[in-house]
Amino acid sequence: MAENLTTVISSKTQTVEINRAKPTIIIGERINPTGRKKVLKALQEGDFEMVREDATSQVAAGAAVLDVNAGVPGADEPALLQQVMRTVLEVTDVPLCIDTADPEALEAALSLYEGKALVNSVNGEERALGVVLPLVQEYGAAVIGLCMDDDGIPETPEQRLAVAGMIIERAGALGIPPEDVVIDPLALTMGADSNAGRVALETIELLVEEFGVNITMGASNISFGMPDRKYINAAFIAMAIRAGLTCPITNPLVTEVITAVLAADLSMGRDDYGMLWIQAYRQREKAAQG
Ligand code: THG
Repeated sequence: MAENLTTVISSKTQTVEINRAKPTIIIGERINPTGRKKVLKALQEGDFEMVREDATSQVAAGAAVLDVNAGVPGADEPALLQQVMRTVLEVTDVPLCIDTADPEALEAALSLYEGKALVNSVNGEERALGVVLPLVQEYGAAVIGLCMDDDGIPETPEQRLAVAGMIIERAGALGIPPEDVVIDPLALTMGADSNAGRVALETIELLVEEFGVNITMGASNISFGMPDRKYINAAFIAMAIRAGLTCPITNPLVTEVITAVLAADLSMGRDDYGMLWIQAYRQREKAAQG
């Protein structure tokens, strides 16, 4: 059994420690025009109010980190991503998870960012490794490694583990330590493949056993196309936390999901005296009373 590693990320004023013995770190998913049509429309219209609101509300609901994505088709992504980041920084100073597939946008974002960012993401493709890892090293960031490579997304947990191992090794060769590599086992859609959940959960277990690395996941992906997604997401995220997930990318505004995360942490002995659970309960009560 590998030792549980600690990933530290930071903003100008805040530090977040990700470790399996500590409460789950929620990375807020909502600032993402690729995953949310409303955000796409707002950004296309040059309206940043929604970004501001999504930043504020997600942090209030328990996000310790915010994912920022500016993938708008046809847009100047380096400039737009910087503008989205500046907007977020107007209202909150939690560390950011920089979500882009465009190396120029990544470099623009890293050069603007003050602190240690989480780069989302690199995968095992030779081209991605060659471009993204040197930037991660240069800017002293941490990075999410996706369990896929030039052959696509492996079907079995063992194959995904092997891709993760390769990414960790390639990062290490550049001086990026394993604690700065957060692995994403890949949550695919259960509606398209009913084994998607099981494969993700088993991959997490292998990653914990073999490497002790921190683990993220686009946890809401799992329920795409299904009705009543929130119940699936809540059950799945609790199971994934038991398996070893430490920093899910998800929507903390969904009560079923945030309560499942808090209940999972409480059940795992990561919430001393249930203080986090009670605090969240009081906050919901207060909000309900208006
Ligand atoms: N791994 C990593 N990063 C990721 C993902 C991943 N980043 C993007 C994505 N996947 C995670 N983010 C989201 C964002 C939104 C939704 C799901 C995953 C989502 N969106 C709408 C909703 O809230 O119902 C869909 C409809 C809409 O508003 O247009 O579910 O896997 N490393």
